[in-house]
Order: sequence, then structure tokens, then C-alpha cells
Amino acid sequence: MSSRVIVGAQWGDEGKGKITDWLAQSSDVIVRYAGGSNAGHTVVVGDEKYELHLIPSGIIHEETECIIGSGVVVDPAVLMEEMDKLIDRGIDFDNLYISKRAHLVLPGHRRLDNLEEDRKGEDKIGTTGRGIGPAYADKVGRRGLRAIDVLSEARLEERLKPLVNYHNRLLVDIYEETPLDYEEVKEELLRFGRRLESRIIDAVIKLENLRRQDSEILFEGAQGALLDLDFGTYPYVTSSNPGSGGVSTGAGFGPTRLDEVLGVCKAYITRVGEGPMPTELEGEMGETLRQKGGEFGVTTGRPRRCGWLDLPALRHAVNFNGLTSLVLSKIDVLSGLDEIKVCTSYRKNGELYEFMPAEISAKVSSSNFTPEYETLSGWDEDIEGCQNYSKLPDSAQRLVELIEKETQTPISLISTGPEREAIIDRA
Ligand code: 2SA
Ligand code: MG
Repeated sequence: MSSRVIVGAQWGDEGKGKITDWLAQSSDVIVRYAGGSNAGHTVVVGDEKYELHLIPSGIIHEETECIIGSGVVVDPAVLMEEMDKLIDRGIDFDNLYISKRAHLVLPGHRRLDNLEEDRKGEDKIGTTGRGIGPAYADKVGRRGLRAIDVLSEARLEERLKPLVNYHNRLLVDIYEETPLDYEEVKEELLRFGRRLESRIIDAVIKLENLRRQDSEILFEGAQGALLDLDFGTYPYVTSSNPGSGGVSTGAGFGPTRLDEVLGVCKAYITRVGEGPMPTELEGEMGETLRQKGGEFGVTTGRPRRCGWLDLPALRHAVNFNGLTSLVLSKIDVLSGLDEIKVCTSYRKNGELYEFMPAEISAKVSSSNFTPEYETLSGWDEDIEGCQNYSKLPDSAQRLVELIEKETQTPISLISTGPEREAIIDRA
């Protein structure tokens, strides 16, 4: 029996979906613990490509149980749409469970998210517009609506009425917009409740029962460490804890019960949305990485900003997530480059920074942190699909070993392409 966590060790889109799918083969249950439909996880199996937002990647495996934990904010409309799309492809939902304690994303949240971004203009966060921030704000403000509330009409009325009133005060008084239709919102939620009634359960008890049966448990992170509300590049972060700490708070699974924490990082780095990114490549090289790596948002289609691998950021992620090993992804994207740069530290006013500092958060200060690079030679060989470490060109092995040395963390898996089989297992 073991329990493992997969977190993104950068700003998301590290290829967690593929790694989760790979580890799902040896897992009995997959649990999402943070984020919501802002996530975009791509899994490729044979000729089939699945793009998932809310449903754990394990759903593609028939035997695997999937739990959406209480730390996730669930948009009922998105969940039902995602389910319908998967049903069309022959996937059933007998193994999907949603925590009764999970908060719901309502139409008001989506509208408020977008209105606030518009209001901020140049100072916007660059959110996915999926209502994530406002939904978590209502959770923290103790006004939120939980999945359990849709299971009884009386309970729903009691919780929903004041919440819709609150949203309408903001929409009408602050943003001068039209109000929400309470009855419409309520009907949609009742429909969701009727459809998912048998799936909405006490996920903490479910998980504990699975643990007592010696199940292999895998926690699937969304977004990435540097988007963590507490330890990311605040305020340019998401509104939950995608880091490993989120497993305790977002799945009700205490820290002493975790055996392994794997952090997925790309051989370079990307970010979508605004905020500091010291190693960003704005010119031709950035465009090359974007095109070769297919770096466009799965949820919004936005082009991702691309840059060289940032070790101060990675050390920070290793540190606060307690990573036991790293998974290096998309190393094949770097094939064909003459040279590859890796940022080993930042410098500011003569001082050297080994870890991404808290000061990075403000837009204005990030430009003052200058990356210091080590330059490695590239390789010409096409390594896509490589499954054997000894077959990697020497320069690629040097990159792997540099990351291990600099982060003091072993790299246990190396992904060499989007397909399930394109992986080097170094265990
Ligand atoms: P939000 O919507 O409130 O969570 O946005 C806040 C910040 O978090 C970033 N964020 C993401 N970054 C990378 N990938 C994400 N998921 C999608 C994907 C994103 C997409 O996998 O491609 O399709 O654009 C994700 N979700 C949130 C976001 O960009 C803000 O910087
Ligand atoms: Mg993604």
C-alpha cells in the first residue's frame, strides 16, 4: 500500500495528466484535491486524446476509482458537459465520486471573475475566467454552496438564496450589470443534484475505507506549485493550494499518511496569465519552444509564455512541497537546439538568490532579479519515444544530472513524448 502525490513543480502544464495516467496503471484510486475547471489535463492513449478539466485523469482506466475532493471547486455545468463528452466515447461514471464538502462554482462566480479582470485592465491576473477566485472567496467568506446542498431542495433554498442575493448586490451595485435569475440558478443545481445524487458522498470516509483496504492512492495536483495561493508568485496565483499541502486540506488525508511526493517539471518553463517570470524568452527562441512544445492553454487556448528552466523556482517548489523525486517532462522538445540554458540562480543588487524569493511577487521587482545561466550543449538526435536512459544523448543526460545535482532531488521518470509509452523509468 502506498499513497503518492503528483504536483506540478512550475506554473502548471508540466505534463501532469500524462504522468497521472501512467501512474494510474498501478493505482486503485485517483483523487483531485485542489483547483477546478481552470485545470486542463491532456492524456493521450493510442489515437485517442482526452482533455480533462474537473474529472481526475484516472477515469480513462476502467478499474480506477476517481474522487473529486473537498478542496476542489466544482462547476456543475462544466462537470456535466465533461461527463457527456466522455460518455460519447464509451466511458462510464460508476467509479466517480464527488465530496459532499466540495464547494460549487455558480454562474455568478464566472461573471464576477470576468468583470473583475476587465475592471483591473492592465493590472489583471490573467485568470482562466472560470469563476475560481470568486468561488474560493465565497468559501473563505463562509457564504459558499457545497455539493451536499444540492441533495435537498430545502437545504439548497436555505444556502443559495443569500448567496445569489450577495452576487446580485455585487453585480448590480458595484459593476452595474444585470442580476442573476435565482429560479434559473436553482433549477440547474437541482438538475445537477438529481443526476449526481449517488455520486456525491462523504469522500473522507470513502478514502479512509480505501486506505484500510490497502489501496494504492494517487493524489492528482492541478495547476502548479508557483501558482499556489500561499507559496506562489502572489498575487499572480490561483486561489487554492495546488502544492502538496493541499492534499491534507483538500482531500482530508493527513500529512503522516503520505509516502511520496512527485513533482513534474518541464525541461524548460512556461506560464499562462500575468506575473513575474525571470527566465521568459520573448523573441524567436520563445516562439520556437511554444511551437515545438505545443504550448497553448488546454482550457482557454491562450499561448503560453516560454522560458529556460528556472532552478531557483524549482528549488523553491522542491522545498515547500517536500518533493521526494522529480519527473522531467518534454525533454524531447529541446532536441535540435544548438545550446540549452539553465538558470542556476538570480542576482539582484549584487546578491545571489538560490531560491525564488517572496519579493518576486510584485511585477515591478521581478525585472530586477536577473537570471544567471549555465549553458549546456544541445543534441541533434530525435529522442521522442525514448524508453531507455542509456540511449539518451550525453548532452541530454548532462541536463538530467545537472537538475538532480542542483535541486538535490532524484529524477525518477523522464517523459519523452505525449504517448503513454514514451517514458524512461529510472526506478
Ligand atoms: P484562475 O483562473 O483564477 O485559477 O487563474 C489564476 C492564475 O492561475 C493560472 N492558471 C493556470 N496556469 C496554467 N494552466 C492552467 N490550466 C489551463 C491549462 C489554462 C489554460 O492547462 O492550459 O487553458 O489557459 C491554469 N489554470 C489557472 C492562470 O493563468 C492565472 O495566472
Ligand atoms: Mg494544464
